[in-house]
Amino acid sequence: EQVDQTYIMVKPDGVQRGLVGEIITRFEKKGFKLTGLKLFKCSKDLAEEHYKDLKGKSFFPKLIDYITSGPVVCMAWEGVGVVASARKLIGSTDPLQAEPGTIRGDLAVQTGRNIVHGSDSPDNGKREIGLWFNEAELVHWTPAQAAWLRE
Ligand code: YYY
Ligand code: MG
Repeated sequence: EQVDQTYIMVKPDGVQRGLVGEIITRFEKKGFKLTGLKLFKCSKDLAEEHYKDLKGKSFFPKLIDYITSGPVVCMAWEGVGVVASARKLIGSTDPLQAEPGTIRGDLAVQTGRNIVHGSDSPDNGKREIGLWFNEAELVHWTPAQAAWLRE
């Protein structure tokens, strides 16, 4: 099967609210592989490039202010089906519509403060990881549990 990569980011509200560990734990427990991790304060340019598909939306300026308002935690995760699965673990964009059991469904209440980002396609996963990480910051390794996760 195809191994994909997704870019997951704890947004500034998730960091300020002390939810970094909780959010990482959800992906770790599921069985995906962490290949990149850093605390980072992003520039306006990077935020705009990351969300370039949303340029022109009424909420775009507020979104950029929010994402650049404090540190974020950048992560790269790898696995078969990781992009779609991470989106399910994260839940709907509007946390009030997100199912209980999902990150946004359990931990957030408003679209503009929905605490976490996840890539929406394998291509965007690659694009976003390339945007937020240097190649040297990504680690290729085999977790000890790998043999117990997949037959
Ligand atoms: O991928 P996801 O984060 O679930 O939603 P997107 O449609 O890609 O929008 C990105 C980001 O923009 C969303 O997480 C919050 C913000 N946003 C907003 O503030 N207001 C909207 N009506 C839609 C999105
Ligand atoms: Mg999106």
